[in-house]
Amino acid sequence: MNTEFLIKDAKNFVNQNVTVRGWVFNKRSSGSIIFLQIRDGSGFIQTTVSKKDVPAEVFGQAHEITDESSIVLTGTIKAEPRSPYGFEIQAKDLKIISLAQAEFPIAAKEHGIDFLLSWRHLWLRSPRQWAILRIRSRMMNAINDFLQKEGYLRIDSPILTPSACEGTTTLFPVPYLPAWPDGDNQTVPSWLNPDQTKPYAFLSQSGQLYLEAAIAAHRKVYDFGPTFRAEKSKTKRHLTEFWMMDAEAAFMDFEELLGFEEKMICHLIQDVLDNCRAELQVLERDVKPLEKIQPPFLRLTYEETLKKLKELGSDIQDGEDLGNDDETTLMTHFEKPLFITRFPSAFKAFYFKRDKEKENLTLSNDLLASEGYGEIVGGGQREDDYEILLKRFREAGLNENDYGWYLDLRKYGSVPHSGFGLGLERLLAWICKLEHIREAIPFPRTIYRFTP
Ligand code: AMO
Repeated sequence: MNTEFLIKDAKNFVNQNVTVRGWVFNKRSSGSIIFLQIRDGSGFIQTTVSKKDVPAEVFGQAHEITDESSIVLTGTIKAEPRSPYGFEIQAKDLKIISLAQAEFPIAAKEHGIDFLLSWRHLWLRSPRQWAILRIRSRMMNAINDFLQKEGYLRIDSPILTPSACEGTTTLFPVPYLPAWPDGDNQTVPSWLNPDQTKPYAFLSQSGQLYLEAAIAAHRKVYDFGPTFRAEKSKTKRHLTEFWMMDAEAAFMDFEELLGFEEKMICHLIQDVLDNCRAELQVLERDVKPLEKIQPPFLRLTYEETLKKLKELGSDIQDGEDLGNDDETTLMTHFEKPLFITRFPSAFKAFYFKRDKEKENLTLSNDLLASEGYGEIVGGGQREDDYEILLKRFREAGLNENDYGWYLDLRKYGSVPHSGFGLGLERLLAWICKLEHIREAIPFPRTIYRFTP
């Protein structure tokens, strides 16, 4: 009897008969032999269908097959050193489950990025996209595993929130539709113009404030989920919907926080090197720069960073925030990730604790990834004093009544605490060396695109 197997296990089935269910992604024919490239979700393999080895109708089916048809194929696994996969299947039987329409929209030729994004639902099938999303899945597990082993409890923060965590300019308002019509015709009622409706809530920009509530119950917590920013600019580093892991720990000071971020990033890079070699190979990712990601990371204060940037030819002015280009300049210069610390309060959120020595500086950090990739983590120590935090809200022009519950946390057993947020897609863009962050998420949403 044939054993049904997965392509990734081919090495365990050499000279055995197997049945594979999957899709044909390329076909070549040389007269009496047809070569079918097949994938089954677990991997890729080439099959040879020889006229002399199969019944005439099976050869006919192979001849008729179109790219992206789904099939059931039976054959013998052979070691094949000339194949990039190391193995091939010599077919004995073949059935077409569904014959794909001729002309799959995504051909082997070069397509523009807009075209590919419009066909994202089919583009996902390409080996490159397959590899990226497998690494994404691996990283999500690795992040969870790492934090759980470090004693962090997963707390799910809400997506619908009443106020801003990261500035009011990137908040997405959500209207409430109480009179949503019954029945099949579920369209927005014409009388309800979402623009004129007072928002019911806003989409979360970060779960951080909620994690700060949870540390008094669980000490060390994290969340991991979608977050939203109505980014106005179109850059290769910004999505409007992205996945963030926020972590928060009671009694953790700023120095400990930097050490913990460093430990986590090194762990994640090692995990990908240990477990995703095949995927990195599909992406033709040179792993040498990743192998250099070992502690300690470089650390520069904001002031030292400005000095360095000016040396490197940037025209950044004192007191200015770093732009994407500045981050690229720095990270093309340094081989290892870089912590930039102690940013001026002028461009950091209300919740950061200030530096004891210099009141206008915050105990904040951005962690920048190497090879020209910029910020992947933002974090810092939080202001834990009630009166000072109240003052910060007022200085930031935020209504303290919107944050009453958050201020309560400083009234009942406040402790020094710190935390950080890691952007999953930014991490992946770096690991996979992507040109643009939009390939790092299954269905990207940017300022100009939220389909398919
Ligand atoms: P911050 O705003 O720096 O910090 O965000 C944390 C991390 O999230 C990622 N990120 C993004 N990724 C894709 N598209 C975007 N538009 C986008 N914006 C941010 C980045 C960034 O480093 N609560 C704080 C962190 C803290 O202090 O705990 C926060 O949200 O990788």
